[in-house]
Amino acid sequence: MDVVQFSKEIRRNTLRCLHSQGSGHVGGSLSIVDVLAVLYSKYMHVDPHNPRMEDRDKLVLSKGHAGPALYATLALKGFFPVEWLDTLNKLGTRLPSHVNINLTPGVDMTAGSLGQGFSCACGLAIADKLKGIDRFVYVITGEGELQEGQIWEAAMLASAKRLDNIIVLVDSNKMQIDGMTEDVINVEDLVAKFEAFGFVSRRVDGHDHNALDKAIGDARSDRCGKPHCIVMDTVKGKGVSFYEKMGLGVHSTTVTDEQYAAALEELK
Ligand SMILES: Cc1ncc(C[n+]2csc(CCOP(=O)(O)OP(=O)(O)O)c2C)c(N)n1
Repeated sequence: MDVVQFSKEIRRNTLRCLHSQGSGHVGGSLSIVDVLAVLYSKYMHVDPHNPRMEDRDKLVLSKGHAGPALYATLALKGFFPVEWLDTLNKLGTRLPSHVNINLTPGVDMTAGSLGQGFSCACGLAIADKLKGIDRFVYVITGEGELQEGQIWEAAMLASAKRLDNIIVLVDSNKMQIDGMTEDVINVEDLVAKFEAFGFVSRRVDGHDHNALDKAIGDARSDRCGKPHCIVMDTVKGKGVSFYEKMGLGVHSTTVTDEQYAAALEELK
């Protein structure tokens, strides 16, 4: 399956997962689909039949509320049956709305309390350096999440420890839970901020597979002793017209039978 088709399938299955609950974090799940598609079609060294493989690449979904997009990706890769997608947050489920390393094959870190995942990723990356394991730890954060002070402690640590095995991907969809990020606390200029914290940093269109592919490939091959940051310009609800146009309400919204059917029609 090529990456365009894969991203469509991830979107369809993300909505399948959210539809099983009737609502959830639609906007910020759909905005990270394209980077997940590129990572899992080309870069993640993982084995669905051995999710805890010792030298696998790791992904920390620091914006852990976007679990449904990761679950759709992992299900399509064969980590678990796609039928699990119909159990989001249900009693006894293996798929809680916020990611949990102990419940879901292929999930490498528990997250949901914003700001913490990036710190955990630093710990993983430091451990790899100490053990001599050569792999990458990818971190996906929201740009609203970057208002957490802990993020910048982690950023300092990553550059002080020369963690060139860590790649931070910022999902800059410009909205957070209760407003436009620039109105709540403006976080820009993110490229300059991460550079100032000792990262190699660049900005790309987070829905352009080629641009994402190049940025991730460049970051992987540049083992310069500095961590990497890729700020991705994205759109909340990307891929489904009525979710893209919904505004701030798309952060957490419904996926009714009608909305699900209309979305699948658009994602053919
Ligand atoms: C520490 C913490 N505070 C508050 C929340 C509630 N919360 C969940 S998502 C969210 C908005 C996050 O915005 P952003 O990082 O931009 O994510 P996105 O818009 O991409 O979903 C908030 C405040 C949380 N999960 N953790």
